[in-house]
Amino acid sequence: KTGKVLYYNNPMWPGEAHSLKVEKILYRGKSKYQEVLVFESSTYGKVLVLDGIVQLTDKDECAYQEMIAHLPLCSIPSPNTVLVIGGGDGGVLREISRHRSVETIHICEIDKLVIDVCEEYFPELYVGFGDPRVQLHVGDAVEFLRNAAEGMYDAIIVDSSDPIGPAQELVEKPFFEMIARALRPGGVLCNQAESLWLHTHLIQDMLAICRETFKGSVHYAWTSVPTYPSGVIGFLLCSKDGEPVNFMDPINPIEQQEGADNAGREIKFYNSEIHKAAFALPSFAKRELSTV
Ligand code: AAT
Repeated sequence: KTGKVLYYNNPMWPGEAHSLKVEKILYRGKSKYQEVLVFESSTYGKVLVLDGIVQLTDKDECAYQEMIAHLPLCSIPSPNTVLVIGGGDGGVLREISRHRSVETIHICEIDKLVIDVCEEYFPELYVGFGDPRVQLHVGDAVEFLRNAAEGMYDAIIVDSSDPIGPAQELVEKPFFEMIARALRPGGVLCNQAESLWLHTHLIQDMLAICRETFKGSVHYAWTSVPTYPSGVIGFLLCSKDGEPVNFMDPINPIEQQEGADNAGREIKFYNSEIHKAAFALPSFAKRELSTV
């Protein structure tokens, strides 16, 4: 209710609740896949919540969307064909639009309601869909990848929700095998990979699957997103056998791109220093992830 604090409890972070004060509920609905809620918060602007989990807020979406897009795209020379899984808000598309070398952007989002709601309430993210290079496919990512041509993509960005609900299959081995098949040799994957503080086992499982599946390099990077559980979120970066990729070194630096996205917005969070720093892990995490 307006004026109340919204608490998010979830089995992904048992015993913890995160809260934001609600100024106004703007939208509440239900699709075939999930509950969709948009509200105006008192401190983070508008907030998109799916099945009770914060997906983005106006204030800190930049950290997540810029990192998940530019970590992979700045790690390879001249990315041309890119696939986004999830990302129905358009924010990742908006970030990809900064890259002049990109000619084709496919996006596969399962839930049309997310797209429609973001068109109405998050114009600064939805603007990503306005890029003429974007081709939208509404459907399940597993089905989409099954039909994707082999070796088609230079980069695949998996901007998917937590693995409860429609994104369940997106952390399992067959999914990663389909991703690897759809990437060209030396192509790269950047996958939303949860929190170092909360999801050690999930990260270890994903890392183990990716090390088996991607014969190039596999690394974990992370960043700060205050409204995500524990305030951080990670990314798994993987490259397929072929031209070697050194993720730690952004050889296609963002500083050499045009400087604005397709809405004319300057980059807010990401830069080449943050890119390099994102791979530095706390000692406990180094130990936990080295046992995989
Ligand atoms: N950029 C916003 C951040 C997100 S949104 C995740 C999107 O993935 C949602 O729009 C959801 O509908 C979509 N999605 C979920 N499952 C599938 C699927 N099987 N195929 C295609 N799209 C899917 C992620 C925030 C992460 C939050 C971490 N706690």
